[in-house]
Amino acid sequence: MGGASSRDQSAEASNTSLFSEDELKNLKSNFESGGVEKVTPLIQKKVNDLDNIELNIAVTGEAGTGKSSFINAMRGLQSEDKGAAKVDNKETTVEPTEYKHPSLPNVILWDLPGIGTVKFPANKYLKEMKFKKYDFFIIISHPRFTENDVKLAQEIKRLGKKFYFVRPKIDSDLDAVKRERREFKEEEELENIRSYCITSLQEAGISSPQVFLISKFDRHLYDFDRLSKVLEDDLPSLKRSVYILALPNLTLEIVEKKKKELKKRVWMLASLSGVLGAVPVPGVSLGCDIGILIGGIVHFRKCLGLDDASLRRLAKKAGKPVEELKAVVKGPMVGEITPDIINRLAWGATAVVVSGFELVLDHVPVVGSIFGAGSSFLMIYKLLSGALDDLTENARRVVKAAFGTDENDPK
Ligand SMILES: Nc1nc2c(ncn2[C@@H]2O[C@H](COP(=O)(O)OP(=O)(O)OP(=O)(O)O)[C@@H](O)[C@H]2O)c(=O)[nH]1
Ligand SMILES: [Mg+2]
Repeated sequence: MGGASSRDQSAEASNTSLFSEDELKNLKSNFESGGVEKVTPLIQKKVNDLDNIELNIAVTGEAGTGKSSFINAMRGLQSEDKGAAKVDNKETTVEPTEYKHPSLPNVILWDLPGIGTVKFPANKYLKEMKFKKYDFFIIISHPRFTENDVKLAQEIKRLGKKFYFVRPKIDSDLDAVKRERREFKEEEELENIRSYCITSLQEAGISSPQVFLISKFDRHLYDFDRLSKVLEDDLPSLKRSVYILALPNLTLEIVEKKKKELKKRVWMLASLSGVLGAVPVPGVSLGCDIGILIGGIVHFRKCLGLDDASLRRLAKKAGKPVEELKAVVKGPMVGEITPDIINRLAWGATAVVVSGFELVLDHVPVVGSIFGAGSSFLMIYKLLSGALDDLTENARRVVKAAFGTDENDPK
């Protein structure tokens, strides 16, 4: 594996977060002692593990600040949608409630009750909410920074965990100022609110607080996108992958990120097919490969928000009929995915021949030398890469049709 370290520095180095150097060594020695049979379950387990890593995000803050609304917005839902967190003008959330992302169950947003109510005075709250079990926190605060906000921030800091400070309801705050003052400059107003939050947190002993201004009604405005980016940057790599795939497709940039994450899975699924493909039973290999191919495409389609349920949710969010979004979804991967998919994929026939070179550059030396993976690996890699390109194009068209804008195009 002498070439492995130089490959690690390539643009595809992130693959090493799927199989570590040690894991590859382990796979190799298992293969040498027990052949394909011994190694297959190890790879399958790894693929399953990818989809089982949980990410627990606690949303906390005083009562009525907009915690449940924030969770709904993160999930691309409005308060009256099925499965949305309950939102009201009275004390609403009375126990920690978990909300799974609609298409990926690994990202769990915990809607906590408000701190500092009669039911939950601060000390009782901090004891009962079991902060240790969460990966990170979002403190929602509105309109003033309070003693309870300080207590939350300090407790999270004490546990050595991170939090982000979110100030919601920016829409109504700006509206009120507009009505009150003859002169109104939105940027100045936003800056005032932001620096008020930062100064308050600094006074509470938080050295470099991260503050985000948002409105649940205008997800594309203010700091909502920046918050998503910062969250994903701060997560360890595997958790980050889960988080990215769970975001609703609100901008073209999100679609691009998802594609990058899914590309790693193409490689992983192809390497799995290489192993299964080496099983010396006629007919078995093809069956396995089609299973991997179909499983991969269905998974990608869901992650990219192109399944029926995701399209319906996005249409509602954009205030457009779902047919308008469905009309821009084209190509062989619409509708039910069956074994016939190989025939429907126009690029299927040339797949095996073309791509030896590009593969050799990043992945094949490792996988190839271990398993002697041949045409099956190449075929699945090429077919899934093509499917991913095609699905990403569709997802981009859907975002454009939903929000009718190119302004978020990362180019
Ligand atoms: N204008 C505006 N109103 C918001 C926003 N976020 C929340 N609200 C309103 O604030 C009120 C309280 O929202 P919730 O999401 O129920 O707040 P909560 O923090 O979950 O409340 P509890 O569960 O009782 O602690 C509701 O009337 C929401 O519609 C926002 O971004 N803009
Ligand atoms: Mg609530």
